[in-house]
Amino acid sequence: MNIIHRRGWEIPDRFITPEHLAFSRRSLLAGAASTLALAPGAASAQRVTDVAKLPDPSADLYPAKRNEKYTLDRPITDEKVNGNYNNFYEFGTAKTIAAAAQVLAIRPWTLKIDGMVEKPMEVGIDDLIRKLTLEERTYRHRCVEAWGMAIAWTGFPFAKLVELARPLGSAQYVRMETFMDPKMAPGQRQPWYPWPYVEGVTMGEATNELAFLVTGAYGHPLARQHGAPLRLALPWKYGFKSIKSIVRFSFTDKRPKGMWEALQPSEYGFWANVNPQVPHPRWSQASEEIIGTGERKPTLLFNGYSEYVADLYKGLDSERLWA
Ligand SMILES: Nc1nc2c(c(=O)[nH]1)N[C@H]1C(S)=C(S)[C@@H](COP(=O)(O)O)O[C@H]1N2
Ligand SMILES: [Mo]
Repeated sequence: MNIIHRRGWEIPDRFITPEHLAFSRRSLLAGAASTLALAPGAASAQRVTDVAKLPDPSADLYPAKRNEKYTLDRPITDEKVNGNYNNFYEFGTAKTIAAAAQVLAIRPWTLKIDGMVEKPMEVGIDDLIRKLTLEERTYRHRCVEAWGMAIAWTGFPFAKLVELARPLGSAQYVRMETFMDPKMAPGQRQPWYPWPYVEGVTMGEATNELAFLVTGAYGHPLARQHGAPLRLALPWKYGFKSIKSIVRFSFTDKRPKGMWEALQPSEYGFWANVNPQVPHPRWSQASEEIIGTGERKPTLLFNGYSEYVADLYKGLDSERLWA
């Protein structure tokens, strides 16, 4: 079984890594191989030094100009704190995966854009980044596990990628996929997760001005543990929607099923909008722990972004919008 790290706040110990614990039974059935698979060996340590010392070819684009429109009601989380408290199951189920994630090979990195588009294409991450103008935005981030942070992301609007992709009128959703490389990512050797990590949004959500494709944070290229070289930030939704290390965008008329939804649909759904009044089946969402300060703050509807996104959900009352 995986080790549960104690956190000093009010969620009982047994709920500390709830996204994981939803499947503890499955993991138990699969046996003790899980812990062994995650132990870093000498070979992987060698790869860490090889991969992590390569210069980032996009480094000259940072820091990007801050877009002052998106303001925060709290200080930006310290970079060291943020960079050492991550959720990236490809590299382990604990929050301390930063060291393990340094084996992630972020170049070359090719994005596939396919499905209901005028012409499917493949584009290298550096070609893409240099076609667009990067900007910095400060956003709140709220995990479904009832904790929050604030981050200075660098990236570009998702709408710009949609424009480039030229979707057909029939496209209703964008399905996104994370890399698949079990040799590199020990978590992907745990067969009870339906890898690769998948997430999806509606076209309306993808083109909402808040939907942000992230290439950097804290004024430099994105650290591997945050999902380099390209991840999503959807600040009004629970964090599991913000898929990391994306390799594929597929335009489709079928609602995509995310990895968490595939595993536990009663707890993790398609919409996953933040709402203090709708508890997770196993804990309250009324307040959140601010990572780094230990403070507790009341959860905000849509994580405080109602003015930007509430209209997206008008007339969808029959949908399970909040989980
Ligand atoms: N590919 C992938 N993307 C992912 C995850 C993951 O395990 N794998 N975890 C999600 C969850 S639950 C959260 S809270 C955020 C965490 O992002 P951070 O570590 O940069 O704070 O990433 C999301 N994206
Ligand atoms: Mo999360």
